[in-house]
Amino acid sequence: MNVDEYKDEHARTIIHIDIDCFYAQVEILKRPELKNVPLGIQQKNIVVTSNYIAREFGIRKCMLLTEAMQLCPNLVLVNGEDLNDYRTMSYKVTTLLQKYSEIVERLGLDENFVDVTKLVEQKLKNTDRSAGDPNQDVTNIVGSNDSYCQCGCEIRLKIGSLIADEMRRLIHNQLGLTSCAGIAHNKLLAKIVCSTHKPNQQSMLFPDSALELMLSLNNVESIPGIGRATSDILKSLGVRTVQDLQNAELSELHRLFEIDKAKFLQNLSFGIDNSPVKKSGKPLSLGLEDSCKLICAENEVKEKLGDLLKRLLLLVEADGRLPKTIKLTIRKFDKLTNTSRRETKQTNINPQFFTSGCVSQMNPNNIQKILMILMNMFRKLVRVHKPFHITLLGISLVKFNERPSFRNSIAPFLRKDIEVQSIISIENLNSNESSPESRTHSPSSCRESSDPECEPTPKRTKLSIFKRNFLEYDTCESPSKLRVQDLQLTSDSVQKVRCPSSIDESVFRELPLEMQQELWSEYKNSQIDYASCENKPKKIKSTNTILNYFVKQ
Ligand code: DGT
Ligand code: MG
Repeated sequence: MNVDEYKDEHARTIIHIDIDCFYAQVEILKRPELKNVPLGIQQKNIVVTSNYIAREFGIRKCMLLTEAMQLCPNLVLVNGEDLNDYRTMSYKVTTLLQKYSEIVERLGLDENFVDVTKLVEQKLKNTDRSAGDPNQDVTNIVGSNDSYCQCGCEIRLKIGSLIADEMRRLIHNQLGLTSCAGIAHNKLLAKIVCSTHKPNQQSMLFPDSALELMLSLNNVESIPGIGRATSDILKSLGVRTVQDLQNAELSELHRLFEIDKAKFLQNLSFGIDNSPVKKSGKPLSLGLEDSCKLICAENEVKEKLGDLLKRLLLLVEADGRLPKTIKLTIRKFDKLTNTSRRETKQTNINPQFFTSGCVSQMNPNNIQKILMILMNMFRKLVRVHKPFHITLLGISLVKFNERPSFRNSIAPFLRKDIEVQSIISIENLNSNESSPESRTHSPSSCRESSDPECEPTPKRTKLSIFKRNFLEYDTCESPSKLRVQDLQLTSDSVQKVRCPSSIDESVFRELPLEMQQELWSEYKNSQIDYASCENKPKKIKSTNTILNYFVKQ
Protein backbone atom coordinates (compact mmCIF):
# COMPACT_ATOMS: atom_id res chain seq x y z
CA MET A 1 0.00 0.00 0.00
CA ASN A 2 1.29 3.46 -0.87
CA VAL A 3 1.13 5.28 2.46
CA ASP A 4 0.97 8.72 0.84
CA GLU A 5 -2.33 7.88 -0.73
CA TYR A 6 -3.76 7.22 2.69
CA LYS A 7 -2.49 10.33 4.42
CA ASP A 8 -4.77 11.34 7.24
CA GLU A 9 -5.20 14.89 8.45
CA HIS A 10 -6.42 15.87 11.90
CA ALA A 11 -6.61 19.61 11.42
CA ARG A 12 -10.39 19.82 11.43
CA THR A 13 -12.94 19.46 14.21
CA ILE A 14 -16.22 18.02 13.02
CA ILE A 15 -19.38 17.53 15.06
CA HIS A 16 -22.12 15.20 13.93
CA ILE A 17 -25.52 15.78 15.53
CA ASP A 18 -28.30 13.19 15.32
CA ILE A 19 -31.67 13.82 16.94
CA ASP A 20 -32.93 10.91 19.05
CA CYS A 21 -35.95 9.00 17.66
CA PHE A 22 -36.73 12.09 15.64
CA TYR A 23 -40.30 11.54 14.39
CA ALA A 24 -41.31 10.14 17.78
CA GLN A 25 -39.96 13.19 19.62
CA VAL A 26 -41.78 15.56 17.27
CA GLU A 27 -45.05 13.70 17.93
CA ILE A 28 -44.43 13.75 21.68
CA LEU A 29 -43.92 17.51 21.56
CA LYS A 30 -47.37 17.80 19.97
CA ARG A 31 -48.94 15.34 22.41
CA PRO A 32 -46.94 15.25 25.67
CA GLU A 33 -49.17 12.48 27.03
CA LEU A 34 -47.28 10.12 24.69
CA LYS A 35 -43.99 10.75 26.47
CA ASN A 36 -44.09 7.79 28.83
CA VAL A 37 -45.75 5.17 26.65
CA PRO A 38 -44.15 2.90 24.03
CA LEU A 39 -44.68 4.89 20.85
CA GLY A 40 -44.29 3.79 17.27
CA ILE A 41 -44.45 5.99 14.18
CA GLN A 42 -46.33 4.27 11.44
CA GLN A 43 -46.03 4.72 7.71
CA LYS A 44 -48.24 2.28 5.83
CA ASN A 45 -47.63 -1.14 7.41
CA ILE A 46 -44.23 -0.26 8.81
CA VAL A 47 -43.08 1.24 12.08
CA VAL A 48 -40.43 3.61 10.75
CA THR A 49 -39.16 4.58 14.19
CA SER A 50 -40.15 4.37 17.81
CA ASN A 51 -39.28 6.03 21.08
CA TYR A 52 -36.70 4.44 23.33
CA ILE A 53 -39.37 2.94 25.62
CA ALA A 54 -40.68 0.94 22.65
CA ARG A 55 -37.14 -0.03 21.68
CA GLU A 56 -36.80 -1.82 25.04
CA PHE A 57 -39.46 -4.23 23.76
CA GLY A 58 -37.25 -5.04 20.79
CA ILE A 59 -38.91 -2.72 18.32
CA ARG A 60 -36.51 -1.66 15.60
CA LYS A 61 -36.65 0.85 12.79
CA CYS A 62 -38.68 -0.17 9.78
CA MET A 63 -40.19 -3.21 11.46
CA LEU A 64 -43.45 -4.59 10.10
CA LEU A 65 -46.43 -3.37 12.07
CA THR A 66 -47.60 -6.92 12.79
CA GLU A 67 -44.23 -7.91 14.20
CA ALA A 68 -44.02 -4.75 16.30
CA MET A 69 -47.48 -5.36 17.77
CA GLN A 70 -46.51 -8.90 18.67
CA LEU A 71 -43.42 -7.66 20.51
CA CYS A 72 -45.27 -4.85 22.25
CA PRO A 73 -49.08 -5.21 22.27
CA ASN A 74 -49.38 -1.86 24.10
CA LEU A 75 -47.50 -0.01 21.43
CA VAL A 76 -49.22 3.32 20.71
CA LEU A 77 -49.12 4.13 17.02
CA VAL A 78 -49.12 7.57 15.45
CA ASN A 79 -49.34 8.04 11.71
CA GLY A 80 -46.17 9.70 10.44
CA GLU A 81 -46.95 9.90 6.74
CA ASP A 82 -47.26 13.67 6.72
CA LEU A 83 -43.66 14.86 6.92
CA ASN A 84 -44.53 18.54 7.25
CA ASP A 85 -43.89 18.93 10.98
CA TYR A 86 -40.73 16.83 10.81
CA ARG A 87 -39.40 18.96 7.98
CA THR A 88 -40.19 22.20 9.78
CA MET A 89 -38.47 20.97 12.94
CA SER A 90 -35.55 19.69 10.91
CA TYR A 91 -34.82 23.13 9.49
CA LYS A 92 -35.14 24.68 12.95
CA VAL A 93 -32.39 22.37 14.19
CA THR A 94 -30.12 23.26 11.26
CA THR A 95 -30.76 26.96 11.82
CA LEU A 96 -29.70 26.66 15.46
CA LEU A 97 -26.51 24.86 14.46
CA GLN A 98 -25.67 27.58 11.97
CA LYS A 99 -25.05 29.83 14.96
CA TYR A 100 -21.83 27.88 15.55
CA SER A 101 -20.50 27.67 12.02
CA GLU A 102 -21.59 28.64 8.57
CA ILE A 103 -20.48 25.22 7.37
CA VAL A 104 -23.40 22.97 8.25
CA GLU A 105 -24.32 20.00 6.09
CA ARG A 106 -27.72 18.39 6.46
CA LEU A 107 -28.04 14.65 6.15
CA GLY A 108 -31.59 13.38 5.99
CA LEU A 109 -34.04 15.17 8.23
CA ASP A 110 -32.38 14.77 11.60
CA GLU A 111 -28.64 14.71 11.10
CA ASN A 112 -26.20 17.57 10.60
CA PHE A 113 -22.44 17.79 10.25
CA VAL A 114 -20.95 20.98 11.60
CA ASP A 115 -17.37 21.99 10.82
CA VAL A 116 -16.38 23.92 13.95
CA THR A 117 -12.67 24.16 13.12
CA LYS A 118 -12.75 27.96 13.04
CA LEU A 119 -14.68 28.30 16.27
CA VAL A 120 -12.30 25.89 18.00
CA GLU A 121 -9.34 27.99 16.84
CA GLN A 122 -11.00 31.10 18.24
CA LYS A 123 -11.69 29.40 21.54
CA LEU A 124 -8.14 28.10 21.69
CA LYS A 125 -6.84 31.64 21.46
CA ASN A 126 -9.18 32.55 24.26
CA THR A 127 -9.00 29.39 26.31
CA ASP A 128 -9.27 30.91 29.76
CA ARG A 129 -12.27 33.07 28.94
CA SER A 130 -14.56 31.13 26.63
CA ALA A 131 -13.34 27.59 26.07
CA GLY A 132 -13.89 26.57 29.65
CA ASP A 133 -12.14 23.55 31.07
CA PRO A 134 -11.58 21.06 28.28
CA ASN A 135 -11.33 18.26 30.88
CA GLN A 136 -15.03 17.79 31.19
CA ASP A 137 -16.84 14.53 31.68
CA VAL A 138 -19.98 15.01 29.65
CA THR A 139 -18.38 13.13 26.78
CA ASN A 140 -17.82 9.42 26.27
CA ILE A 141 -14.34 8.89 24.92
CA VAL A 142 -14.33 5.97 22.55
CA GLY A 143 -11.08 4.03 22.47
CA SER A 144 -7.99 5.41 24.12
CA ASN A 145 -8.45 8.31 26.57
CA ASP A 146 -5.24 9.92 25.43
CA SER A 147 -3.99 11.06 22.11
CA TYR A 148 -0.31 10.81 21.35
CA CYS A 149 -0.60 12.92 18.23
CA GLN A 150 1.66 15.97 18.14
CA CYS A 151 -0.58 18.08 15.90
CA GLY A 152 -2.73 19.46 18.71
CA CYS A 153 -5.85 17.53 17.78
CA GLU A 154 -6.42 16.36 21.35
CA ILE A 155 -7.16 19.83 22.75
CA ARG A 156 -9.10 20.78 19.61
CA LEU A 157 -11.37 17.76 19.95
CA LYS A 158 -11.90 18.43 23.63
CA ILE A 159 -12.97 21.98 22.86
CA GLY A 160 -15.15 20.54 20.09
CA SER A 161 -16.86 18.35 22.66
CA LEU A 162 -17.65 21.40 24.80
CA ILE A 163 -19.17 23.04 21.76
CA ALA A 164 -21.18 19.89 21.03
CA ASP A 165 -22.48 19.91 24.58
CA GLU A 166 -23.55 23.53 24.15
CA MET A 167 -25.25 22.75 20.84
CA ARG A 168 -27.23 19.89 22.34
CA ARG A 169 -28.32 22.02 25.27
CA LEU A 170 -29.42 24.76 22.89
CA ILE A 171 -31.44 22.30 20.78
CA HIS A 172 -33.04 20.97 23.93
CA ASN A 173 -33.78 24.35 25.47
CA GLN A 174 -35.08 25.93 22.28
CA LEU A 175 -36.83 23.03 20.61
CA GLY A 176 -37.36 20.44 23.35
CA LEU A 177 -35.43 17.73 21.50
CA THR A 178 -32.70 15.47 22.84
CA SER A 179 -29.88 14.48 20.55
CA CYS A 180 -26.58 12.68 20.25
CA ALA A 181 -23.29 14.12 19.07
CA GLY A 182 -20.10 12.65 17.71
CA ILE A 183 -16.86 14.63 17.76
CA ALA A 184 -13.94 13.63 15.57
CA HIS A 185 -11.54 15.03 13.01
CA ASN A 186 -13.55 13.90 9.99
CA LYS A 187 -17.16 13.32 8.96
CA LEU A 188 -16.96 9.54 8.75
CA LEU A 189 -15.60 9.09 12.27
CA ALA A 190 -17.84 11.79 13.75
CA LYS A 191 -20.90 9.97 12.40
CA ILE A 192 -19.78 6.53 13.52
CA VAL A 193 -18.70 7.63 16.97
CA CYS A 194 -21.99 9.51 17.41
CA SER A 195 -23.88 6.23 17.24
CA THR A 196 -21.82 4.50 19.91
CA HIS A 197 -23.72 5.94 22.90
CA LYS A 198 -27.45 6.62 22.59
CA PRO A 199 -29.77 8.32 23.40
CA ASN A 200 -29.02 11.84 24.64
CA GLN A 201 -25.25 11.41 24.88
CA GLN A 202 -22.16 12.51 23.10
CA SER A 203 -18.99 10.67 22.17
CA MET A 204 -15.55 11.69 21.03
CA LEU A 205 -12.79 9.89 19.22
CA PHE A 206 -9.08 10.68 19.14
CA PRO A 207 -7.39 9.84 15.84
CA ASP A 208 -5.28 7.11 17.44
CA SER A 209 -8.44 5.07 18.01
CA ALA A 210 -9.83 5.39 14.50
CA LEU A 211 -8.67 1.96 13.37
CA GLU A 212 -10.06 0.31 16.45
CA LEU A 213 -13.43 1.94 15.86
CA MET A 214 -13.49 0.92 12.21
CA LEU A 215 -12.66 -2.68 13.03
CA SER A 216 -15.49 -2.75 15.56
CA LEU A 217 -17.99 -2.45 12.72
CA ASN A 218 -19.56 -5.71 11.66
CA ASN A 219 -19.20 -5.47 7.92
CA VAL A 220 -18.50 -3.02 5.10
CA GLU A 221 -22.17 -2.14 4.86
CA SER A 222 -21.98 -0.57 8.31
CA ILE A 223 -19.54 2.02 6.98
CA PRO A 224 -21.42 5.23 6.19
CA GLY A 225 -20.88 5.88 2.50
CA ILE A 226 -21.02 2.22 1.52
CA GLY A 227 -24.51 1.32 0.46
CA ARG A 228 -26.11 -1.91 -0.62
CA ALA A 229 -25.00 -1.68 -4.26
CA THR A 230 -21.33 -1.05 -3.40
CA SER A 231 -21.27 -3.74 -0.75
CA ASP A 232 -22.74 -6.25 -3.23
CA ILE A 233 -19.90 -5.51 -5.64
CA LEU A 234 -17.38 -5.81 -2.81
CA LYS A 235 -18.88 -9.16 -1.85
CA SER A 236 -18.23 -10.39 -5.36
CA LEU A 237 -14.55 -9.81 -4.61
CA GLY A 238 -14.85 -11.66 -1.33
CA VAL A 239 -14.69 -8.40 0.64
CA ARG A 240 -17.17 -8.56 3.49
CA THR A 241 -15.61 -7.20 6.64
CA VAL A 242 -13.85 -3.93 7.26
CA GLN A 243 -10.63 -5.86 7.65
CA ASP A 244 -11.21 -7.54 4.26
CA LEU A 245 -11.45 -4.09 2.72
CA GLN A 246 -8.31 -2.90 4.46
CA ASN A 247 -6.40 -5.92 3.19
CA ALA A 248 -7.75 -5.87 -0.34
CA GLU A 249 -5.31 -5.12 -3.16
CA LEU A 250 -6.07 -1.75 -4.68
CA SER A 251 -5.60 -3.28 -8.13
CA GLU A 252 -8.29 -5.83 -7.29
CA LEU A 253 -10.71 -3.13 -6.20
CA HIS A 254 -9.83 -1.17 -9.30
CA ARG A 255 -11.05 -4.04 -11.43
CA LEU A 256 -14.59 -3.19 -10.39
CA PHE A 257 -14.39 0.48 -9.37
CA GLU A 258 -12.87 3.63 -10.81
CA ILE A 259 -9.47 4.14 -9.20
CA ASP A 260 -10.62 7.19 -7.19
CA LYS A 261 -13.59 5.30 -5.86
CA ALA A 262 -11.43 2.29 -5.03
CA LYS A 263 -9.05 4.49 -3.02
CA PHE A 264 -11.96 6.27 -1.40
CA LEU A 265 -13.49 2.98 -0.26
CA GLN A 266 -10.25 1.65 1.09
CA ASN A 267 -9.64 4.97 2.85
CA LEU A 268 -12.98 4.64 4.58
CA SER A 269 -12.01 1.23 5.96
CA PHE A 270 -9.07 2.91 7.71
CA GLY A 271 -11.27 5.74 9.03
CA ILE A 272 -9.78 8.23 6.59
CA ASP A 273 -12.21 10.71 5.09
CA ASN A 274 -10.96 14.01 3.80
CA SER A 275 -14.29 15.04 2.32
CA PRO A 276 -15.32 18.52 3.37
CA VAL A 277 -18.48 19.38 5.24
CA LYS A 278 -20.54 20.90 2.46
CA LYS A 279 -22.72 23.83 3.38
CA SER A 280 -26.29 22.76 2.67
CA GLY A 281 -28.37 25.06 0.64
CA LYS A 282 -32.10 25.16 0.46
CA PRO A 283 -33.83 22.03 -0.88
CA LEU A 284 -34.05 21.70 -4.66
CA SER A 285 -37.77 21.16 -4.41
CA LEU A 286 -40.60 21.56 -1.96
CA GLY A 287 -43.31 18.98 -2.28
CA LEU A 288 -46.06 17.03 -0.62
CA GLU A 289 -47.66 13.76 -1.63
CA ASP A 290 -50.66 11.99 -0.27
CA SER A 291 -51.49 8.44 -1.12
CA CYS A 292 -55.18 7.85 -0.87
CA LYS A 293 -57.93 5.32 -1.34
CA LEU A 294 -59.23 5.25 -4.88
CA ILE A 295 -60.27 8.68 -6.13
CA CYS A 296 -62.56 8.47 -9.11
CA ALA A 297 -64.14 11.93 -9.42
CA GLU A 298 -62.74 15.28 -10.49
CA ASN A 299 -64.19 17.19 -7.56
CA GLU A 300 -62.49 14.80 -5.14
CA VAL A 301 -59.21 15.44 -6.91
CA LYS A 302 -59.74 19.18 -6.63
CA GLU A 303 -60.54 18.93 -2.94
CA LYS A 304 -57.46 16.80 -2.25
CA LEU A 305 -55.20 19.10 -4.27
CA GLY A 306 -56.67 22.11 -2.44
CA ASP A 307 -55.72 20.55 0.91
CA LEU A 308 -52.24 19.67 -0.31
CA LEU A 309 -51.76 23.15 -1.74
CA LYS A 310 -52.64 24.82 1.55
CA ARG A 311 -50.07 22.71 3.37
CA LEU A 312 -47.50 23.28 0.66
CA LEU A 313 -47.94 27.04 0.88
CA LEU A 314 -46.88 26.86 4.52
CA LEU A 315 -43.65 25.22 3.38
CA VAL A 316 -43.19 27.96 0.78
CA GLU A 317 -43.68 30.56 3.47
CA ALA A 318 -41.08 28.94 5.73
CA ASP A 319 -38.66 28.53 2.82
CA GLY A 320 -38.84 32.14 1.74
CA ARG A 321 -38.16 31.65 -2.00
CA LEU A 322 -40.59 32.37 -4.83
CA PRO A 323 -41.51 29.21 -6.75
CA LYS A 324 -41.64 29.44 -10.52
CA THR A 325 -42.38 25.86 -11.60
CA ILE A 326 -45.10 23.63 -10.25
CA LYS A 327 -45.26 19.89 -10.73
CA LEU A 328 -48.22 17.57 -10.33
CA THR A 329 -47.67 13.89 -9.57
CA ILE A 330 -50.40 11.30 -9.78
CA ARG A 331 -50.50 7.55 -9.41
CA LYS A 332 -53.00 5.89 -11.72
CA PHE A 333 -54.41 2.56 -10.79
CA ASP A 334 -55.37 0.25 -13.62
CA LYS A 335 -58.15 -2.04 -12.45
CA LEU A 336 -57.75 -4.35 -15.44
CA THR A 337 -54.11 -5.15 -14.89
CA ASN A 338 -54.17 -4.41 -11.17
CA THR A 339 -51.06 -2.23 -11.55
CA SER A 340 -50.19 1.35 -10.66
CA ARG A 341 -48.22 3.91 -12.59
CA ARG A 342 -46.86 7.29 -11.53
CA GLU A 343 -47.09 10.19 -13.96
CA THR A 344 -46.02 13.78 -13.64
CA LYS A 345 -46.57 17.03 -15.43
CA GLN A 346 -45.05 20.39 -14.74
CA THR A 347 -45.58 23.96 -15.83
CA ASN A 348 -44.30 27.41 -15.10
CA ILE A 349 -46.11 29.50 -12.56
CA ASN A 350 -46.03 33.19 -11.80
CA PRO A 351 -43.66 33.77 -8.83
CA GLN A 352 -45.61 36.93 -8.07
CA PHE A 353 -48.41 34.72 -6.67
CA PHE A 354 -46.23 34.18 -3.63
CA THR A 355 -44.81 37.64 -2.98
CA SER A 356 -46.97 38.34 0.06
CA GLY A 357 -44.51 36.11 1.95
CA CYS A 358 -47.21 34.99 4.32
CA VAL A 359 -49.87 32.43 3.48
CA SER A 360 -52.50 34.13 5.58
CA GLN A 361 -51.98 37.30 3.55
CA MET A 362 -51.93 35.55 0.20
CA ASN A 363 -54.55 36.70 -2.24
CA PRO A 364 -57.25 33.95 -2.29
CA ASN A 365 -57.61 34.53 -6.03
CA ASN A 366 -53.99 33.52 -6.49
CA ILE A 367 -54.59 30.30 -4.56
CA GLN A 368 -57.57 29.59 -6.81
CA LYS A 369 -55.44 30.31 -9.88
CA ILE A 370 -52.79 27.82 -8.75
CA LEU A 371 -55.50 25.25 -8.14
CA MET A 372 -56.85 25.84 -11.64
CA ILE A 373 -53.37 25.32 -13.08
CA LEU A 374 -53.12 22.05 -11.19
CA MET A 375 -56.53 20.90 -12.40
CA ASN A 376 -55.56 21.75 -16.00
CA MET A 377 -52.46 19.62 -15.64
CA PHE A 378 -54.56 16.87 -14.13
CA ARG A 379 -56.89 16.93 -17.13
CA LYS A 380 -53.89 16.57 -19.40
CA LEU A 381 -52.74 13.50 -17.50
CA VAL A 382 -56.15 11.89 -17.08
CA ARG A 383 -59.05 11.61 -19.49
CA VAL A 384 -61.61 12.74 -16.99
CA HIS A 385 -64.62 11.81 -19.12
CA LYS A 386 -63.69 8.19 -18.85
CA PRO A 387 -63.50 6.24 -15.56
CA PHE A 388 -60.23 6.80 -13.72
CA HIS A 389 -58.71 5.67 -10.48
CA ILE A 390 -56.11 7.72 -8.67
CA THR A 391 -54.25 6.41 -5.61
CA LEU A 392 -51.75 9.22 -5.07
CA LEU A 393 -51.66 12.95 -5.60
CA GLY A 394 -48.63 15.13 -5.10
CA ILE A 395 -47.66 18.73 -5.71
CA SER A 396 -44.12 19.99 -5.76
CA LEU A 397 -42.39 23.25 -6.55
CA VAL A 398 -39.12 22.74 -8.33
CA LYS A 399 -37.61 26.00 -9.45
CA PHE A 400 -37.33 29.15 -7.45
CA ASN A 401 -36.46 32.81 -7.63
CA GLU A 402 -34.81 34.30 -4.61
CA ARG A 403 -37.01 36.83 -2.93
CA PRO A 404 -35.74 40.28 -3.95
CA SER A 405 -33.12 41.18 -1.42
CA PHE A 406 -32.56 44.83 -0.77
CA ARG A 407 -28.83 44.40 -0.51
CA ASN A 408 -27.06 46.13 -3.37
CA SER A 409 -30.07 48.32 -3.90
CA ILE A 410 -31.02 51.69 -2.58
CA ALA A 411 -33.85 50.18 -0.56
CA PRO A 412 -31.86 49.88 2.68
CA PHE A 413 -31.24 53.60 2.56
CA LEU A 414 -34.89 54.21 2.03
CA ARG A 415 -35.72 51.90 4.87
CA LYS A 416 -33.54 53.94 7.18
CA ASP A 417 -35.38 56.99 6.04
CA ILE A 418 -38.58 55.35 7.12
CA GLU A 419 -37.08 54.50 10.46
CA VAL A 420 -36.10 58.08 10.70
CA GLN A 421 -39.46 59.36 9.62
CA SER A 422 -41.12 57.64 12.52
CA ILE A 423 -39.25 59.77 15.02
CA ILE A 424 -38.07 62.75 13.12
CA SER A 425 -40.92 65.08 13.66
CA ILE A 426 -39.22 67.53 15.94
CA GLU A 427 -42.48 69.09 16.99
CA ASN A 428 -43.59 65.76 18.42
CA LEU A 429 -40.46 65.10 20.37
CA ASN A 430 -39.92 66.28 23.85
CA SER A 431 -36.88 65.99 26.04
CA ASN A 432 -38.44 63.32 28.26
CA GLU A 433 -38.70 60.84 25.45
CA SER A 434 -37.03 57.47 25.62
CA SER A 435 -33.45 57.06 24.52
CA PRO A 436 -32.76 56.95 20.83
CA GLU A 437 -31.78 53.29 21.17
CA SER A 438 -35.09 52.35 22.64
CA ARG A 439 -36.84 54.29 19.95
CA THR A 440 -35.00 52.34 17.35
CA HIS A 441 -36.66 49.26 18.77
CA SER A 442 -40.07 50.77 18.94
CA PRO A 443 -42.85 48.51 17.74
CA SER A 444 -43.20 50.44 14.53
CA SER A 445 -39.59 50.15 13.53
CA CYS A 446 -39.50 46.49 14.56
CA ARG A 447 -42.46 45.81 12.33
CA GLU A 448 -40.73 47.35 9.39
CA SER A 449 -37.48 45.56 9.88
CA SER A 450 -38.96 42.20 10.76
CA ASP A 451 -40.89 42.07 7.55
CA PRO A 452 -38.40 42.82 4.83
CA GLU A 453 -40.82 41.66 2.18
CA CYS A 454 -43.32 44.35 3.02
CA GLU A 455 -41.10 47.24 2.13
CA PRO A 456 -43.29 50.32 2.61
CA THR A 457 -43.08 52.98 -0.04
CA PRO A 458 -40.75 55.57 1.36
CA LYS A 459 -41.76 59.15 1.61
CA ARG A 460 -39.26 61.59 0.22
CA THR A 461 -38.59 63.82 3.12
CA LYS A 462 -36.27 66.73 3.10
CA LEU A 463 -34.07 64.68 5.30
CA SER A 464 -33.74 61.99 2.69
CA ILE A 465 -32.89 64.62 0.14
CA PHE A 466 -30.32 65.94 2.53
CA LYS A 467 -28.86 62.48 3.00
CA ARG A 468 -28.57 61.94 -0.69
CA ASN A 469 -26.92 65.26 -1.29
CA PHE A 470 -24.71 65.22 1.70
CA LEU A 471 -23.60 61.65 1.41
CA GLU A 472 -22.95 61.90 -2.24
CA TYR A 473 -20.34 64.58 -1.68
CA ASP A 474 -18.93 63.81 1.69
CA THR A 475 -16.43 61.00 1.47
CA CYS A 476 -15.90 60.58 5.21
CA GLU A 477 -19.36 59.44 6.12
CA SER A 478 -21.07 56.32 4.90
CA PRO A 479 -24.83 56.22 4.50
CA SER A 480 -25.16 53.31 6.85
CA LYS A 481 -23.54 55.29 9.63
CA LEU A 482 -26.35 57.76 9.64
CA ARG A 483 -28.73 56.05 11.97
CA VAL A 484 -31.61 56.95 14.14
CA GLN A 485 -29.23 57.18 17.08
CA ASP A 486 -27.54 60.05 15.31
CA LEU A 487 -30.76 61.93 15.20
CA GLN A 488 -31.23 62.63 18.83
CA LEU A 489 -33.10 65.85 18.70
CA THR A 490 -34.99 67.69 21.29
CA SER A 491 -36.97 70.80 20.83
CA ASP A 492 -34.76 72.51 23.43
CA SER A 493 -31.51 71.72 21.73
CA VAL A 494 -32.85 72.64 18.33
CA GLN A 495 -33.74 76.05 19.53
CA LYS A 496 -30.22 76.60 20.77
CA VAL A 497 -28.72 76.50 17.29
CA ARG A 498 -29.37 79.41 15.02
CA CYS A 499 -30.21 78.77 11.43
CA PRO A 500 -28.04 80.42 8.79
CA SER A 501 -30.28 82.71 6.86
CA SER A 502 -29.37 81.15 3.50
CA ILE A 503 -30.70 77.74 4.50
CA ASP A 504 -34.25 76.67 4.30
CA GLU A 505 -35.14 76.57 7.97
CA SER A 506 -37.52 73.63 7.63
CA VAL A 507 -34.67 71.55 6.19
CA PHE A 508 -32.26 72.82 8.80
CA ARG A 509 -34.59 71.87 11.65
CA GLU A 510 -34.70 68.30 10.46
CA LEU A 511 -30.95 67.85 10.67
CA PRO A 512 -29.12 66.23 13.55
CA LEU A 513 -28.03 68.62 16.21
CA GLU A 514 -24.33 68.10 15.43
CA MET A 515 -25.00 68.91 11.82
CA GLN A 516 -26.84 72.07 12.70
CA GLN A 517 -23.99 73.13 14.93
CA GLU A 518 -21.48 72.39 12.21
CA LEU A 519 -23.43 74.41 9.70
CA TRP A 520 -23.78 77.31 12.04
CA SER A 521 -20.08 77.35 12.90
CA GLU A 522 -19.11 77.09 9.24
CA TYR A 523 -21.42 79.91 8.54
CA LYS A 524 -19.82 82.04 11.19
CA ASN A 525 -16.25 81.08 10.23
CA SER A 526 -16.72 81.75 6.61
CA GLN A 527 -17.71 85.28 7.41
CA ILE A 528 -19.80 85.20 4.33
CA ASP A 529 -22.92 87.14 4.15
CA TYR A 530 -25.21 84.27 3.39
CA ALA A 531 -28.03 86.58 2.78
CA SER A 532 -26.22 87.69 -0.34
CA CYS A 533 -24.83 84.38 -1.51
CA GLU A 534 -27.68 83.83 -3.92
CA ASN A 535 -25.91 86.48 -5.93
CA LYS A 536 -22.51 84.89 -5.48
CA PRO A 537 -22.95 81.21 -6.19
CA LYS A 538 -19.39 80.73 -7.48
CA LYS A 539 -17.83 81.82 -4.24
CA ILE A 540 -19.95 79.43 -2.25
CA LYS A 541 -19.23 76.51 -4.55
CA SER A 542 -15.51 77.06 -4.38
CA THR A 543 -15.43 76.20 -0.65
CA ASN A 544 -16.11 72.51 -0.25
CA THR A 545 -18.14 72.42 2.94
CA ILE A 546 -21.43 70.84 3.74
CA LEU A 547 -22.87 74.28 3.95
CA ASN A 548 -22.85 74.43 0.17
CA TYR A 549 -25.42 71.71 -0.02
CA PHE A 550 -27.92 73.55 2.06
CA VAL A 551 -27.75 76.94 0.64
CA LYS A 552 -31.07 77.90 -0.88
CA GLN A 553 -30.82 77.72 -4.65
P1 DGT B 1 -32.17 7.43 16.51
O1 DGT B 1 -31.41 8.46 15.76
O2 DGT B 1 -31.58 6.08 16.37
O3 DGT B 1 -32.41 7.78 17.94
O4 DGT B 1 -33.61 7.28 15.87
P2 DGT B 1 -34.28 8.12 14.71
O5 DGT B 1 -35.72 7.79 14.75
O6 DGT B 1 -33.93 9.55 14.82
O7 DGT B 1 -33.66 7.46 13.41
P3 DGT B 1 -32.79 8.10 12.27
O8 DGT B 1 -31.94 9.15 12.82
O9 DGT B 1 -32.14 6.95 11.59
O10 DGT B 1 -33.84 8.69 11.26
C1 DGT B 1 -34.54 9.91 11.48
C2 DGT B 1 -36.00 9.77 11.13
O11 DGT B 1 -36.14 9.36 9.78
C3 DGT B 1 -36.72 8.72 11.94
O12 DGT B 1 -37.30 9.29 13.10
C4 DGT B 1 -37.74 8.17 11.01
C5 DGT B 1 -37.19 8.41 9.64
N1 DGT B 1 -36.63 7.18 9.07
C6 DGT B 1 -35.48 6.58 9.41
N2 DGT B 1 -35.26 5.51 8.64
C7 DGT B 1 -36.30 5.44 7.77
C8 DGT B 1 -36.67 4.53 6.71
O13 DGT B 1 -35.97 3.58 6.41
N3 DGT B 1 -37.85 4.80 6.07
C9 DGT B 1 -38.62 5.86 6.39
N4 DGT B 1 -39.75 6.07 5.69
N5 DGT B 1 -38.32 6.73 7.36
C10 DGT B 1 -37.18 6.51 8.05
MG1 MG C 1 -31.93 10.26 14.72
